[in-house]
Amino acid sequence: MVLFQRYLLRNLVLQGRRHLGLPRPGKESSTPAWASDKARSPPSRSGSLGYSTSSGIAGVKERTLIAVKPDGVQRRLVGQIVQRFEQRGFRLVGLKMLKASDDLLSQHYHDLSKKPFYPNLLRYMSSGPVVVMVWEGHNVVRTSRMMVGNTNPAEAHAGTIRGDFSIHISRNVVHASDSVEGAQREIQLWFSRKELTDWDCCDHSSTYQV
Ligand code: IDP
Ligand code: MG
Repeated sequence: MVLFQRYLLRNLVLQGRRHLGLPRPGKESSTPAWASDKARSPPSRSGSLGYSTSSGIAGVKERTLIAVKPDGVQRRLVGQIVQRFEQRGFRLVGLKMLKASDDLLSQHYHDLSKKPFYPNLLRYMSSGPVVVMVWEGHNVVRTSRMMVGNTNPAEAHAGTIRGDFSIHISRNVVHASDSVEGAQREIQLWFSRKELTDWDCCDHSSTYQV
């Protein structure tokens, strides 16, 4: 009888542990469940940047590089620019402030090196700190280009970042990658893999039909 009671009690305890997601006694791992990537993320295929590209919705894991240029930082526009991407529903996965080296900037703007404004562009971009970010979400490259607006602020619509905050092409406040391939190249240029953080957005199911 006593043995049977012990048996019942042990089963009850095991069921309780299973219900709470705890491992069987003697099988504890050194990583707590809440800190384990496996517990938090679905199984994924890794792309060239090491992030998941598998998803029910095409492009949800698309990423882009956005940078607040030195004039935007000097004018204390960083918060307002970050807010626009947050309120749109994109997910911030990387952010840092730095003074970009000439080497980094020449790689970033390599396709413009023959343009007459190139020397001034590099001088402007290295004149002070920039705030670079990686944003992720459905169609983020195309949508963020629309949010940023025309390269020439005189042509940029009101409501876009450049249309609201700038007046001249030489000081247009913000950078946004112009293609998915360009974004991948720029993200790898500005960020190391460990500087990007994958995390679960609590409102994911309110942003996407999953
Ligand atoms: P984008 O930033 O809209 O992608 P790009 O043609 O890639 O535009 O040019 C990169 C940056 O070079 C612009 O954001 C702007 O800062 C600068 N730029 C482009 N065209 C001119 C120009 O005609 N005069 C001065 N600066 C320019
Ligand atoms: Mg460009």
